[in-house]
Amino acid sequence: MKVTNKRETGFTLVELLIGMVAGIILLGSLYIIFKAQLKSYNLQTQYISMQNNIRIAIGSMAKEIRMAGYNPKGTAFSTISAINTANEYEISFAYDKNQDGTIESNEIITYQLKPNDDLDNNGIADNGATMLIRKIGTNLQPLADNIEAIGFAYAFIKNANNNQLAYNSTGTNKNIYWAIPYNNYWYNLDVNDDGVVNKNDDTDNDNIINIANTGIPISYNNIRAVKIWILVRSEHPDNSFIDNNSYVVGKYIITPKNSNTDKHYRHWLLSITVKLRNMGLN
Ligand SMILES: [Ca+2]
Ligand SMILES: [Ca+2]
Ligand SMILES: [Ca+2]
Ligand SMILES: [Ca+2]
Repeated sequence: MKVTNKRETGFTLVELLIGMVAGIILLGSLYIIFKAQLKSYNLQTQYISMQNNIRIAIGSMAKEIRMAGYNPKGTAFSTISAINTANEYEISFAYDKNQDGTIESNEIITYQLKPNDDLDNNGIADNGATMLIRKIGTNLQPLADNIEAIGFAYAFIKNANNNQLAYNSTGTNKNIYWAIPYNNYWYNLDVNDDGVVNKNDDTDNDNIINIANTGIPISYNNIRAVKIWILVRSEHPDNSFIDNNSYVVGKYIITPKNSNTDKHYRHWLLSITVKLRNMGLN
């Protein structure tokens, strides 16, 4: 008698179900992996575009600020100052770009945030983020997008007879002053004199550094270096992400997680120091 076994020729319902479930789990895992990779790819793209965007802008800005006071003929600054504004949110300076011995109106340059988006002049975009601007007269040239904040600070010599940078003599290491102008004097940002401007210089934790009077009167002609902070954020928020970092931009400490509208953006802080080699040569 021949016995046939159905099990050898097909699947039972249970086997079929197990197979389907296994298939669904496999597809599900593949989808999760794919989704994670897509997300990380998108994040990388966001970071790269954010970084490229700002690197190019800050590079060209630094290059031009470095030219402040450039005076190849030795006559360009008889009636105008090389630096005419230098504060925590903008710098305005001149250089004889075309080397003709005079300063034309297009040789006076200002860097700041788009003025209409920083009406309180603190270098922090009033509504989230705005553009970094290169300004000539009333002409505003956008340099970079998605800028949340910009800050400037200055190193300087004490007076025209002394070409040494002014330093904070109360500390053991005597670090140079990084200061901003206030009430006719330079006010130091590195209050604890440890050589860095950071959260520790905000002694009362109100997110503003407690600037300290150096007692040195402001003279823009005595500026020899500029420190620039730029806080960039991603173009779009990511609701699955919260930025828990704090960023020191000049005298302000910005903590995105304290803002419901800003906490889901990714941020990138850039800081550079520009030596003004053309200042003090005349
Ligand atoms: Ca010129
Ligand atoms: Ca502002
Ligand atoms: Ca410090
Ligand atoms: Ca404070």
